[in-house]
Amino acid sequence: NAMLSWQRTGYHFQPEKNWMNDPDGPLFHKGWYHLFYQYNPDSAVWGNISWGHAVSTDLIHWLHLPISFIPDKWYDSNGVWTGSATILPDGSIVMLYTGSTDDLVQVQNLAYPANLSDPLLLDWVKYPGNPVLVPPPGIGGQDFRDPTTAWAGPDGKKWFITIGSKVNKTGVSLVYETVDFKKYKLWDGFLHEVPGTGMWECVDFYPVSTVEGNGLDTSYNGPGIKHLLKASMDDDKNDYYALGTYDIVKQKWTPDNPEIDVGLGLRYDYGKFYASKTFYDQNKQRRILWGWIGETDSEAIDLFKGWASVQTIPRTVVFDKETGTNILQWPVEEMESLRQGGNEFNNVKLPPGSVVPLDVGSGAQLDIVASFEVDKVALEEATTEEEEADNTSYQCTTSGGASSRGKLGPFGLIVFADASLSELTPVYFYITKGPDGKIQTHFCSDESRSSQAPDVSKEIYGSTVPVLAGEKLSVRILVDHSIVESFAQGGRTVITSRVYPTKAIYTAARLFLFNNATGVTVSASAKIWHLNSADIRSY
Ligand code: DQQ
Repeated sequence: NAMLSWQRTGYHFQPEKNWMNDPDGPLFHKGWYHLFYQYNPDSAVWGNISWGHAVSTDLIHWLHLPISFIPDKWYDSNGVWTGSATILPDGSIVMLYTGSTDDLVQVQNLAYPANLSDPLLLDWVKYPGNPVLVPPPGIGGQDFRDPTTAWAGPDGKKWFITIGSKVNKTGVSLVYETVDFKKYKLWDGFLHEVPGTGMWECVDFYPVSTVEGNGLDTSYNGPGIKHLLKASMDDDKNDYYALGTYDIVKQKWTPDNPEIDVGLGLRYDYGKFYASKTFYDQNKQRRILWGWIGETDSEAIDLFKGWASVQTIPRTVVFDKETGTNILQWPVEEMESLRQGGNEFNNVKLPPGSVVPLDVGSGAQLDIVASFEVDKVALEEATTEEEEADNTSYQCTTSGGASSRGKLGPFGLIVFADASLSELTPVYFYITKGPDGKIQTHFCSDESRSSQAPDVSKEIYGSTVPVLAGEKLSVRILVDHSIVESFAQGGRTVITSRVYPTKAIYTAARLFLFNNATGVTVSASAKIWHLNSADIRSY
């Protein structure tokens, strides 16, 4: 039990010790995936921010490398903050990052690999002319950070980046144009702005194809695409995105639906997930998303453990052609190389009020793929009978979690349960039916009984998930000691839970199916694999 070591993950990326936050500058170079991250080399709390560095050939097994950037210049002495990589057509790499200066002013700095022929990119050079950008008039000195990956204009010579900020309470993103990444021109106005959303951190901006299944290079522009704009909202610490149209002539982006604009509607993840960043993987023509899973225990416990934070399993991101309104996130296929064995359960009947154990042995490291079919007649009948469940009142976050029963939900899986169910984390669907007979499906993760530890936050997370006619309800869940990443309907709605079981650990962690609906029998099928630990080694 030393240092709560059972909370360390088996296959999620985390440093050996100390504090980590945002993913930085992910890229693929000469056969290696590179991940940099906000890192405190000295302690398990935020501070002395440097860039940690690790490489992998498959995004799952990692080799920790020496720190890439430390705060050793006047223009970053208070921290080498978040930044992004751009790979130029000649193969060279440009890194732009925010420095917090001697005077705590946020400026943008340029760096590049000392030796591009080194596949590990061990040595980096900070450009002697730094900083390359300082806060422009009208922008607060502490509201100017996290430059994006650059994208090329139609002439291939001009490049653009966007940087998040705020003006009063309006979240904004500035656009800069550059040819050499040393001198920049600021465009008038903003790429986009949304009143009331506050400071935009870690803005991300990229094209998604509405016709093809592959990912697109950040510079790709043309027919059949939409642009996704994401901002990490400093005010509520969640990552919001929206899909829309980018006008490269005017340098403006317009949301498809102003009601679900950035910060008002969709989130990448409805759980513990922040400061995410994508990159285009030219190796496999896909766009990959990394997100930071912070701790939800106390700082004192983090110091005691000696480490804090984990990164999500990298996820591919594509436009959802079926709904046309959202993206799909899915764990990279390389994940599946960790699968071992495999247990199958077919058409398990779950009458109202049932809890059915799935005997898979240890439930500490699992990959679960499950689907649920709700009895059609009962679903039909609920149209007229249902009164307490209506579309406006049910919300995962406020409706009492998995123990609160309705006619058509909740039902799903229980992970990290001990045998007596004194600790448990249910991941579930809950169907509601409005007075108009319209069905809405909610997807939730309930941490309220996840741990007997006192000083950890236990949230009930979730949102709605689009379900199209004829579709079964489906879920994929990655379980890893203290992390639960859950993907509903092929990744339309995603929830990451950071939980701290004290009893449901190692081989004592069990798995169950449950149906707590009062008015419907559910039939469940599941395929479950144990996952090997990923080798994560030091250099
Ligand atoms: N983390 C960095 C900032 C960024 C914030 C500092 C988001 O650059 O805005 O560690 O978590």
